[in-house]
Amino acid sequence: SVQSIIDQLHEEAEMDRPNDETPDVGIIMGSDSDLPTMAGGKGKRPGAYAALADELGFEEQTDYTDAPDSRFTFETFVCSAHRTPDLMYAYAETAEDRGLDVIIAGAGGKSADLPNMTASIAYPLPVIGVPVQEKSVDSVIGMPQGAPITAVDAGKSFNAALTAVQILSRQHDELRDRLVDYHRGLQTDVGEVSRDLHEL
Ligand code: RP5
Repeated sequence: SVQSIIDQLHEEAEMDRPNDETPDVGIIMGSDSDLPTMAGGKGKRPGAYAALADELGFEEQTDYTDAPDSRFTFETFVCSAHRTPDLMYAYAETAEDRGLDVIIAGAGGKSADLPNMTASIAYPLPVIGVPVQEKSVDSVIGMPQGAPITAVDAGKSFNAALTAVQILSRQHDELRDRLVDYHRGLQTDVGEVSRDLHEL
């Protein structure tokens, strides 16, 4: 039930686990219909999962009883600002104490409140908002002065994940190196396309 998840979040916040055992990036979204955009797959462009798991060596953490194999991890929750406001509040309120360093929050529709509310409640933890659809862009970026959110364009959860790792990389040289390698790979890919076009 929603209440048991809320209770577990509060329990984890009390645990004081070492930083290398807690999730680093939290991915939340308003509905499971947002999953193809947030995770990618099923005919969609690669999303935040692909950036974290495939490109940057993060592991998805689903079980908090054991220490994860990978040093860098992310977790995923569906929690709606409108259908489960208590869960949204609990997630954002406990995020820092649960060891998260950055949250990626996606929502769609014209009332994409989840990213904004999460940013306010989890402050000063950075929140990167992903408008799931074009019509949610204004809703996500339109935060009042003093209540910041970082936002990407509609559907760009892949870039949201890169931004999250850029934030983490300020504390972890290993992540900085992985980001640099990833970017070098892009340059190689583009270079090869041009070479092929000109048959060089
Ligand atoms: C938003 O409404 C969700 O984030 C989703 O993008 C949209 C539609 O949700 P469903 O009706 O498909 O669950 O809150």
